[in-house]
Amino acid sequence: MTRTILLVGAPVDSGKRGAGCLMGPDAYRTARLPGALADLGHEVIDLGNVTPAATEAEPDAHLHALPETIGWTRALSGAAEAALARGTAIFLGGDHALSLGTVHGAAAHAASSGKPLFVLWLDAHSDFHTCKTTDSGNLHGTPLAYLTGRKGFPGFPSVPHPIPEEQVAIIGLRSVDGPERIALEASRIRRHDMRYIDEHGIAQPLTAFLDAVAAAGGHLHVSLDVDFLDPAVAPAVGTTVPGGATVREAHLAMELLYDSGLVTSMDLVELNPMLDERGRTAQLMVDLAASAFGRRVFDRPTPRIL
Ligand code: NNH
Ligand code: MN
Ligand code: MN
Ligand code: MN
Repeated sequence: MTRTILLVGAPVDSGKRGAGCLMGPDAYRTARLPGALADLGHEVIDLGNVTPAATEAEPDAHLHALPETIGWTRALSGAAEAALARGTAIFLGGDHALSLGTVHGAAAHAASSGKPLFVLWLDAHSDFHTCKTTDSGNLHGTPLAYLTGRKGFPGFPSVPHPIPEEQVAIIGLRSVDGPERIALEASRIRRHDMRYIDEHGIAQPLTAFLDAVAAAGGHLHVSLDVDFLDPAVAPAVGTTVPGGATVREAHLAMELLYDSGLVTSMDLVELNPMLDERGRTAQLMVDLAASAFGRRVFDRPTPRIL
């Protein structure tokens, strides 16, 4: 299935302290993401980079770069909604704070299409803090709480289309803070830590989630955090946590996503080219995105493993 794919650069670097993610969009372009997708037969349109909206929000002593992140949220929500009206959108990050905006916009697009939006979060972290519970004050640790409509985001755009918790799955978890754990356990969010992947493989929880998306006729947004991957294969990220997904687990996830035909938008987040080794992390992320949009060795119907 060939598609029109819109590439949207989101050089967000305000979601945490260590700088460098602003170079991510250009690293993906340099590693030939547009060409890799075009080689698969897709029409690829690079919309260039978004810039943050102006905001009157006041800085907050506890929250790092709050006004800037609010400005990005507003701008990226609009950019995402506009891109999704034209086709499939891939957001080139930028740190994970960009998902505050991209998923906000994807939710608006899904609502106007009369479809439920499902969100797959591939991450070592749950990113389920509110502005009140975050210890670090780093807003890249908050998008899933915001997008599911939790309270505690003063100054941010309102969330008219909160994602129902049962429409969210997190896979890859191995670093969850205390307040996040309590809130997650009280929620209906599907959550799979790395032990679960060790015991069951990655196909089982992912296929179960994809079956739910298909049964509901939903749109699917995938948010791929570099730290979902093991730092031995993906070193270019500020928040490495050992014990992450292997290259093959990640590719299988992408291949199953392609086979499902359900992905309508995707974030590539947290790549920090300052920390990379000869571009290998950027290249791996490009290869994973290519797998998610149809790169394969042989054509075959993939058996469903449940
Ligand atoms: N939970 C931590 C915090 O809120 C780390 C979040 N860092 C991430 N998330 N990289 O994906 O600061
Ligand atoms: Mn659509
Ligand atoms: Mn994250
Ligand atoms: Mn993470």
